[in-house]
Amino acid sequence: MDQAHQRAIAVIAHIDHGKSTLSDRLLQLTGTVSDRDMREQFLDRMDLERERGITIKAAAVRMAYRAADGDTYQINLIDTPGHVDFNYEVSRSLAACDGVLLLVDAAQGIEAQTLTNLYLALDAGLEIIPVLNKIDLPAAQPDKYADEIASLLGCARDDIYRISAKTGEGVPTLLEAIVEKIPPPSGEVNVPLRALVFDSVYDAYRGVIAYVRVVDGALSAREPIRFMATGFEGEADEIGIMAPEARPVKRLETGEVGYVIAGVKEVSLAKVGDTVTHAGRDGASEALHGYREPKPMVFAGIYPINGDDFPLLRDALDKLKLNDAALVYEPESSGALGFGFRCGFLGLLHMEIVRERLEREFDLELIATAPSVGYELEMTDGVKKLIRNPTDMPDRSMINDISEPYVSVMIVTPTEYVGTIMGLCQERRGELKEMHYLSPERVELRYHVPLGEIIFDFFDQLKSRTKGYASLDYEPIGMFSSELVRVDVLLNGQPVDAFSTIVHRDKSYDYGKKMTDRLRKLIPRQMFDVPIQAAIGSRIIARETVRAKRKDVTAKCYGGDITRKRKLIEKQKEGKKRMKQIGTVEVPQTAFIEALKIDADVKEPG
Ligand SMILES: Nc1nc2c(ncn2[C@@H]2O[C@H](COP(=O)(O)OP(=O)(O)OP(=O)(O)O)[C@@H](O)[C@H]2O)c(=O)[nH]1
Ligand SMILES: [Mg+2]
Repeated sequence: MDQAHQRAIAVIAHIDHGKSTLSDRLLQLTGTVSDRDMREQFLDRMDLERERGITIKAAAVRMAYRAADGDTYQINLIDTPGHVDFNYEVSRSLAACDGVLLLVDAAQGIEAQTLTNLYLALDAGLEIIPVLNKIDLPAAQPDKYADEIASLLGCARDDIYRISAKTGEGVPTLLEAIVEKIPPPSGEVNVPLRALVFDSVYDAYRGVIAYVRVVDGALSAREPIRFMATGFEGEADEIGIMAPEARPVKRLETGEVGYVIAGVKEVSLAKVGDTVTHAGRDGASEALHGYREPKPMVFAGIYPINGDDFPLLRDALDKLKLNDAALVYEPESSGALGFGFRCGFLGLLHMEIVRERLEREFDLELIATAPSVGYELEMTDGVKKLIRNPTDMPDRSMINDISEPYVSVMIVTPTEYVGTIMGLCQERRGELKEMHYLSPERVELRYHVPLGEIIFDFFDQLKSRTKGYASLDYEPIGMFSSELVRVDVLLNGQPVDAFSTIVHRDKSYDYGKKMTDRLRKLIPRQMFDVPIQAAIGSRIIARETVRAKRKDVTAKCYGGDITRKRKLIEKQKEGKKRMKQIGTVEVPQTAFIEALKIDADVKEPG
């Protein structure tokens, strides 16, 4: 279709402000999905997305819309996730658009991700259509929040659209506004092909499906193509559009959004951010600007509870990785947990989702160590080292300096909680950078905080101390030096690797006390006293003791029935298989699992 009749937009908002629901209404109004086939959050296709009611992956779809001027327009829409872990999905979606719908919940107003996403869109130079959603809610305060948005964007109160994505009220007007306000694509038609890969997905039958926006030139089916960054060459076996299911087309014109299947066997050969051009002399010489690749920020060891499942876990991770460029992993072993993998994630929700997918889609039972961040060490001999597992940290005497990742945290909160939040940030070694009133009742706070402090129940604390009213977003700003130490937990003098952690010196004592106390309650009594200690190097900072007790499971069988006795002994043997030997102490694996569960209660920021 000619460029003047094309529009490409993304829907961006804070988590749960209604992006996917608005996409539903647009799909229906344009007849892309019939009323009969419609289901809530149509574009959330993954089981996990549907169950949790959140979007994890951005989804693109093409619609045809007959506007008031009588012309038919092609609208390419991308529904994005709102959760902070998946922010990179938003940034890459924006690279495939000419404008955005910025959605704000009319009962909640501007939240942290509203601002983050707005700044991303402004940076990308996109046209922004501000929209207040959920005006049907009794608690909606559209006038109040319209003023907030207007002062933020520097527009008039009346420039803000008011809709209910649920009832559909105001959505037809908004659709008209998309055609009127969003500029058509501005690429050049008669130049070599340049298409930006904004998503790539592995399909077991078809290989890699690369989702592209044709920026310049055009692409026809069966043409030879080249991925400029990786140099991979192949034939465009199939090109097509999502409408909303995959539908092959003969040609993708300048400005259009669609997919390409070109016999690529690995996602790493058709990377997100790469440029597709024609192979050979017709190809473009300069690639498009890519964008930042997702970088894992949070690390944890993942182990199969049944040691025999290790090969299965490896296969499962290999398969997940095909579709999740952000996931990284390498094998590791632990005295307490056996063989497993150290995995890197975008954040806690990403970690939770990967784990859940592994357990569910691959039928594995898993245990994860407490999440930690990556550290950069400068050794006394000047060599730099990156570590992702606390047990890899060498003796402090060999280290000059330790750096940890810091993030710039944005918190949006009603003014009455500012004091509480400042207290929390201070406890977490935060440094106030900026404070900015969005309106008389709402403040935006900016802090620099170590990421290690954020992944440790910061979000839960923030929510509980502000009755759920504050919202949080953060982005990495680099590595900075800190007074960090490694705390080990010793059982009868032997370190248990799964519990080693790196913390700030001021917090080492608390961690030591907490872990020794927890383990004392979980470790069954042995034939002898078992000391549980926490130590920094050779210095003991906390100690508990599990008192000795003799345990004899056959004692209660009064000597009588021998078969019963034998059964019990067999049973005990069975249980022993699940025991881990730490020095001379036998610990049931369940004790480790319980002890590691402390921080398992991960909730989503939003
Ligand atoms: N009352 C009312 N509820 C709405 C409206 N729009 C969305 N909702 C509800 O708000 C919740 C979140 O909607 P979603 O469309 O999943 O929100 P989202 O922005 O896509 O969420 P993420 O993708 O997870 O960031 C759902 O329970 C919707 O039914 C609306 O206009 N009115
Ligand atoms: Mg959604």
